[in-house]
Amino acid sequence: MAHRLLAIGDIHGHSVALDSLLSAVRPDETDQLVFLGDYVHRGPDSKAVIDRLIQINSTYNSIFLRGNHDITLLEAWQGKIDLTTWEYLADEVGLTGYDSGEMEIPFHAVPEAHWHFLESACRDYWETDDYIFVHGGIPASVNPAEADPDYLYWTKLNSAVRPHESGRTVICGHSSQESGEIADLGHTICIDTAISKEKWLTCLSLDTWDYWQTDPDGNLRTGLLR
Ligand SMILES: [Mn+2]
Repeated sequence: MAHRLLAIGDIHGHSVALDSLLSAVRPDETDQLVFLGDYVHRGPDSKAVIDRLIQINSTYNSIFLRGNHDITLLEAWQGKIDLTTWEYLADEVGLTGYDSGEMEIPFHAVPEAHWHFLESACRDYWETDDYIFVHGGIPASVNPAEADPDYLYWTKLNSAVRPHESGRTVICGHSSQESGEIADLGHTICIDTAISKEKWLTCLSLDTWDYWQTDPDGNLRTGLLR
């Protein structure tokens, strides 16, 4: 199988969907996987998702971005932000999988290896000659290395977003597409297809434009974006 560049959108604790997606995509050692962040929170088992990603990191060529939920959890643990519950995100769900899912963030229940993964294995962005990968968004005139990390994590996709001045295509998550469909603006492609709202988890091949989607129960559908 030829080398594939595979981007995976927001997972949000949906470990069944993640396992089903990987079974369908069947990555091998020649593929490059790029996970766009938001591994934790909202879905049923954030702990199982991080366990799986740590395993993937040791098996495949993998890049992991942090999402806004991931950086929030990490910075709360680091004491960089004063936060003990998820209420600031206006969410009414806790961190299921690490404990019973109360609104209090269960720092004590998160294994050291998971903190290490979020802190050291994950990054703010990734770029290639053709693509810029971010969780949220990037200003059209700013190089990723000079961008405000908060902008990269938190900016929502909207119709006013302009092509990046580098000419590269931006691949992002974060802005959940409640239709369950990938948002393809040509210069920007958002693959958060709203698994956090019981829709789909997406993997998109940037070589063939094949995509795979799984739902919270692990059901699969496939298509061709372009
Ligand atoms: Mn998200």
